[in-house]
Amino acid sequence: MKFSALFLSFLIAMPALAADIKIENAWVRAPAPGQAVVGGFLDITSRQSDASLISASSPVAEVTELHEMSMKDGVMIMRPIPYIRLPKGQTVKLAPGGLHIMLIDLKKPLKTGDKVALTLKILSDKKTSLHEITAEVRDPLASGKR
Ligand SMILES: [Cu+2]
Repeated sequence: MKFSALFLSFLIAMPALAADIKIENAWVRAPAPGQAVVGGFLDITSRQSDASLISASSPVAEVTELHEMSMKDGVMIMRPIPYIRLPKGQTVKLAPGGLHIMLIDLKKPLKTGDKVALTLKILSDKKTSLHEITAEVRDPLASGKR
């Protein structure tokens, strides 16, 4: 009896461990006047298992996509990607010039210091989980950081 109760609690604890995701340093680039598309950046670590970031959403944007930037024929190009792999224990950096979250058709102007809610959907062990975070609007040129 005691044993089966322990076993059950172990089973219930598994999905929580599998979805152990750490998200740090989330920020959104301050848009230039009239700009309706901005990039979102963060560091994300799946601590207990391989996982994938499969989508993101935000109340400030009509559409939110996962994007990748790469060089093609000497030109930086950006394209939507279906997911971002999160290998177990590795911190994946979404940063300018690389992987990022694209906030498209902003519903209101964003300015430096604003807080933007982001919801990340993560797939791990065939289960999806939602992670609510807050990203700060920053102007990397103003702070001297590109
Ligand atoms: Cu993009």
